[in-house]
This record gives sequence, C-alpha cells and structure tokens, in this order.
Amino acid sequence: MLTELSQLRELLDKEHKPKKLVLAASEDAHSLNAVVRAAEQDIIRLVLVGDKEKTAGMAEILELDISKFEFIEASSPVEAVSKSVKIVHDGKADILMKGKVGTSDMLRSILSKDYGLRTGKLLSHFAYFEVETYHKLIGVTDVAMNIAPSLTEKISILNNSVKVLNSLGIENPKVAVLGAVEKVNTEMGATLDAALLSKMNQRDQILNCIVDGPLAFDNAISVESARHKEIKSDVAGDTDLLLMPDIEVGNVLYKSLVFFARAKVASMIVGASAPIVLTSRSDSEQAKFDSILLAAVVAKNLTKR
Ligand code: COD
Repeated sequence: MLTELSQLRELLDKEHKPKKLVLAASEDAHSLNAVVRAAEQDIIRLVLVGDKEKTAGMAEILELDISKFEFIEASSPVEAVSKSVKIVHDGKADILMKGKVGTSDMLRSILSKDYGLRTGKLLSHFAYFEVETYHKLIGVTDVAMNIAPSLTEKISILNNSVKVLNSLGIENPKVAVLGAVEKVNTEMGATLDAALLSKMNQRDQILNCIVDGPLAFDNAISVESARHKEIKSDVAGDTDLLLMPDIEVGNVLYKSLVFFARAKVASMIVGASAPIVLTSRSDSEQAKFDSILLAAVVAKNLTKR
C-alpha cells in the first residue's frame, strides 16, 4: 500500500534508463529547481525550452548549474509550449512538463490536431494526494482539465485514473463517485451519474476497479461516517480514487487539501500519447518534484516508448 509520495521512487528500478522530460517555458523558479533536482537524482534526463536569458538568470540566483542540459530557445511562452509539444510528438522526449505558461495555453497546444499529443481518447487530470489524516495515498480526478464532464466523459476520466493506479501496483482501486449526498436524488445529476457508473462496474462495463456511488465526501473517506449513516459499501472509508462531479468541486477540493490540510500532491495529465506534468503555478517545488516522479513511473509502466 502506498502511504507516501516518496514511495513512488521505489517503483523506478535501480537500473532504469531515465526518461527524457521537456520543460516548456523554463523561466520558472519552482519548476527549474524541481527538474534539476530530478535530473540530478537520475529520475529523468532534461531538455529546457524557453527564454534563455531569463532561465539562466534564474538558475544563477537559485545556484543551479544548467549548462549540462540541452536548451532550446523560444521567444514566448506559447512558442515554448508548441516547440516542447512537438518534441514529444516526434518521439524525441517522453514526458512533457508545464513551466511558466497558462494552463489553457498548454492544454490547447497539447490538443493541437497538427502536432499535439492526442490519442483519440479523452485526456484528463489526475492528482495523487498524501494527506496526514488519511491512511493511504488518494487520487482525485478531474480537477483541472474537463470542465463539466458528461457521463461518457466520466467513464473515460475514471478509466484513465484507474490505469494509472493499476500501473502503480494497485490492482483493484476503490473508486468513490462523489455527490452531495449518498442517496440518488433525481434532481442532482451527479448522483444519477454516480449510480450509473456504479452499476456499469457491477456489470463489468468498467473494469479493474471497484466503483461505488453516489457517496458524499465524508463517507467516501471515513469509515465512522459511513457506519454512522449505515452505508453498506466496499469503498466507503477506504477510497483510492475520488471521482469529482465537475472541475469546480474538484479544484476547490484540491486547493483545500493543499492550503488547509497541508497535503502533499503529485499531478499529471493522462490519456495523452505521453505523460504530462501539469501542476499549477501556485504548487510548491516539492509538488512539482513529486509530479515528475509520478510521471516518470507512469512513463516507465504505461507508455510503449
Ligand atoms: N481530451 C481530448 N480532446 C479534447 C479534450 C479532452 N479533455 N478537450 C477538448 N478536446 C478536443 C475537442 O474534442 C476538440 O476537438 C478540440 O479539443 C477543441 O475542443 P474545445 O473547443 O472544447 O476546446 P477548447 O480549446 O475551447 O478548450 C479545451 C480546454 C482543455 C482548454 C478547456 O476544456 C479548458 O479550458 N479546461 C480547463 C482548463 C483550466 O482552466 N484549468 C484550470 C486548472 S487550475
């Protein structure tokens, strides 16, 4: 059972050949610190793409030696992103990472029909949390990419994250599909979707996981709360993955865990042709480092390259 994000390091073989990561718009202090640290620990090999003068100036202040890494100049963050995405698209690197550039700009480039990282499947965001008050790592999806997913999109979002969890050795992750309440309320769309996903799982239409829903947040993560409400569930209180109703709920939970609960987090975009590290600008250097680690493990276990 994974209880700390640092355990992800043990999932990389000692003899593994580090995958190549491209940092798009490298003029970002937290990202630069995190990628250099990961490269020095042989978790990745590194290519920097961005404003060379700004990146070098930043590296000097941070006392980082970036002279040994490949550098590709770009005149703007948007150009840095498109150059970086192309490098990964062309198979010249294995992992893409967002630096100092807006999330939407990054996502649009990833979705480009000409040079993007589409696979024909839905791309989604997966966040993996280490929360002091919970007994194991817990995934949360989708808090950053799909705004108001339909039932069909929720199936893809769920499957994307289950694949990641399976690749981390969690064979049958327990998935809680969240609503505001744990009973189906025909006026609350999220509870209807949750009940359908749960039934689809029972009928083997969604595999490699155990799905239950609707569950309210408290009974998804607390056995006492589930008992108190007399909920019979294989998932309640022992959830590995929380499926969010929409981006607003997801994003608020993400930020509440980080800011109120001081949780640690690693996150990435899944479903693309390569893992993508997409942390938010407010995420700490440690969150960026842990996200690189997560992407490196996923790149090793999931992608064919
Ligand atoms: N997976 C695969 N293809 C997709 C996805 C997806 N998740 N989303 C859109 N597409 C495809 C569509 O099928 C279409 O072919 C093309 O991309 C454009 O689709 P649009 O018009 O819906 O896409 P955009 O460019 O208007 O928006 C896509 C974004 C991902 C940018 C948009 O959904 C978005 O802004 N998401 C939220 C990002 C955000 O602000 N996050 C904040 C977190 S801190």
